[in-house]
Amino acid sequence: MFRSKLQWSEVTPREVFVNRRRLLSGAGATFALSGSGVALRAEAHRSPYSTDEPPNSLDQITRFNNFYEFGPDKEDPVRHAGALTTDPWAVVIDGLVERPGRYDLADVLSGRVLEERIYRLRCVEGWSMVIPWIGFELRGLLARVGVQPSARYVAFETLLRPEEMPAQRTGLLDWPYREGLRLDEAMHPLTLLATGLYGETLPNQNGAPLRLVVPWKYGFKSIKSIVRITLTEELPVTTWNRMDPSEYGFYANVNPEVDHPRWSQASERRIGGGFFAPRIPTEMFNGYGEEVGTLYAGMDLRVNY
Ligand SMILES: Nc1nc2c(c(=O)[nH]1)N[C@H]1C(S)=C(S)[C@@H](COP(=O)(O)O)O[C@H]1N2
Ligand SMILES: [Mo]
Repeated sequence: MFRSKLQWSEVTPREVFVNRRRLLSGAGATFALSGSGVALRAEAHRSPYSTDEPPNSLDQITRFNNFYEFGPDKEDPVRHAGALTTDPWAVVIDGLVERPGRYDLADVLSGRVLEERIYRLRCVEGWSMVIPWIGFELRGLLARVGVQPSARYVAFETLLRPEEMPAQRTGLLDWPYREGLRLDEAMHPLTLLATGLYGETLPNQNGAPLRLVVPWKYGFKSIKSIVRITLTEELPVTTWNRMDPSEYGFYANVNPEVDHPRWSQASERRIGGGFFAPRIPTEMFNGYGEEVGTLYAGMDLRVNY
């Protein structure tokens, strides 16, 4: 097994280069920002994958969360996630890879290009936000560890640490939280591993220090606080699908035409719009159909929901 020489705790704060759009700074072509962990030097440059929609405020993004390890309510994560230790942090990358190992987060990040991606996030519950993530493409990391030809899926696991994650001391979910993607979904350039948002280190309630972001799928696929990434031949077991397969499919692509058994998915409430703001229509693949539609060519999305 590969063993890390770099330690996350020794390299923070570190400086990385980030593409970031100009409107957040309003001035200068280049500027530096310092977070508690990862310091960022940002360049005024916008990713073609970023939406032009106005991002939600930092307050909205960090005070209205789903992170069941800290409790089922939207304010539970902001209340309890501060106690989570995110340094030191390591990620086991194993299964059908050429270079399996327990990689310190510093190793996971080394050589990765961090950039800003402003994505829509659509929760299966019917609300949405626009979030300016900082992260890197998962495919770059997978290429570096070497995917074996027999691999077909990627499985992810969240930290299991009931001492710091109070709801893990209950049976609220089947812990640890698990998610998975088909390999081609994992290799898609839209699929990110996020380490920050709004130009700063990722807040704990948003899945520090490393979380998945898959913007064309319902939010529950975007698993937080990842400690394990496993390449497999078989379809991974995933938390919500296992909890209720009739309500939560493995694919979980945002689809306004396939309703949740208990509510419509045709529209959504954009957080921050105010109580009287009209719901907005939900878009197929959350508006990323041009990028990802071909991944599902020939598939019946009513069956593979
Ligand atoms: N480990 C873990 N990851 C998780 C969740 C969770 O409860 N536990 N909730 C998911 C759901 S339902 C959503 S909508 C998003 C919310 O991400 P955010 O709080 O950063 O907006 O995280 C997803 N990732
Ligand atoms: Mo969600």
